[in-house]
Amino acid sequence: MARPKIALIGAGNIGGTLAHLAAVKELGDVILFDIADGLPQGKALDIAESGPSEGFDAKMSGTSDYADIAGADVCIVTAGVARKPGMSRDDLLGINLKVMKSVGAGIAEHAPNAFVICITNPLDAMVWALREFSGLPHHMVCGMAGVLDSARFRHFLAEEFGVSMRDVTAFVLGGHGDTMVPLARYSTVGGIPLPDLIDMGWTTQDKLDAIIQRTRDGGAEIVGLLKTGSAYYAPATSAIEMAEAFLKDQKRVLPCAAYVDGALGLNGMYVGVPTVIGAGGVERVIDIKMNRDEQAMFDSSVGAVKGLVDACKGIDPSLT
Ligand code: A3D
Repeated sequence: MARPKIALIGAGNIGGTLAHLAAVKELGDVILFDIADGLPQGKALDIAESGPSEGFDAKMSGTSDYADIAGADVCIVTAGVARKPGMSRDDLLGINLKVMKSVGAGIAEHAPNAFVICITNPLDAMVWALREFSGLPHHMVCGMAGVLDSARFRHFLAEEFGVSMRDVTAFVLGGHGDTMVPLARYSTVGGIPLPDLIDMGWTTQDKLDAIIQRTRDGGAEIVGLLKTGSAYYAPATSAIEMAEAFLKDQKRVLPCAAYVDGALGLNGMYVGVPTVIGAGGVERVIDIKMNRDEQAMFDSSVGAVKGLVDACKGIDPSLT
């Protein structure tokens, strides 16, 4: 059986890390695509030359021609611009919308059967636009944000409790921005929900509130430290987790920016929700029940995403 083909659209910081991870995990052959002359070819060759030491069998190549992504099983999109200190994700909207238009056309023409994972920011609006431009089925196009935001939350919680992060589960829902919704009630340590851990004296509400805020600011914290760009190791790892769930039909329960039509009171929009990812793409959106406070936070996040989608429609009249 031929190896799966993984196309990485954008060969910058996240794209290169994705390629390295996909190779080391032997998920399939990798094609890196970028408009920057030599960048995808250079990174592909560099990673291929790590193969003999690491011991992976995967073909690595780079290109600036969409024809080379033909037949890709998975496309992970990071093409565009990342933020610098002082910028919000929303500041990237105009420029990255144009990028989504060309990427959407390239995928539609050459890899229409792929499972597409968008990472480009502002995430929820860009995944919506990419789906519109590509015309692929909604369940085959999704965005990576919830896995990363939840991983950040899990990391901070594991540090706070002094336990393995493997035993910490967490859900962060809503749009990938300042309004994201870390759900304490659905986050657990060894199955014990966070509110119970407060009652048990493991932590305090104040400390938990501070961790939730740090999770919301997680991307900005790294932008502030790096100064030249945004996070890329954890974002790439998160998207690889989603790609692996699809390629190996793992039926993983992962939060991602999925098309929601009917669940959670939403009608036809992309936003961060719990999903099941398997060989069918986003196979299910999990219709969780929220309490009044959680619903209010989620509604405000949904409102922020709708505002960005409207802004896209204002910029590009073909998006109606
Ligand atoms: P960066 O290292 O700048 O890489 C972006 C690459 O895209 C560059 O190599 C560009 O040459 C390339 N590019 C630009 N325009 C095109 C085009 N039209 N076609 C193909 N390639 C193009 O950025 P990065 O890898 O650090 O980040 C990529 C994106 O991910 C940015 O928009 C970030 O804001 C976003 N991001 C999202 C998250 C989420 O959790 C959703 C996290 C971190 C970064």
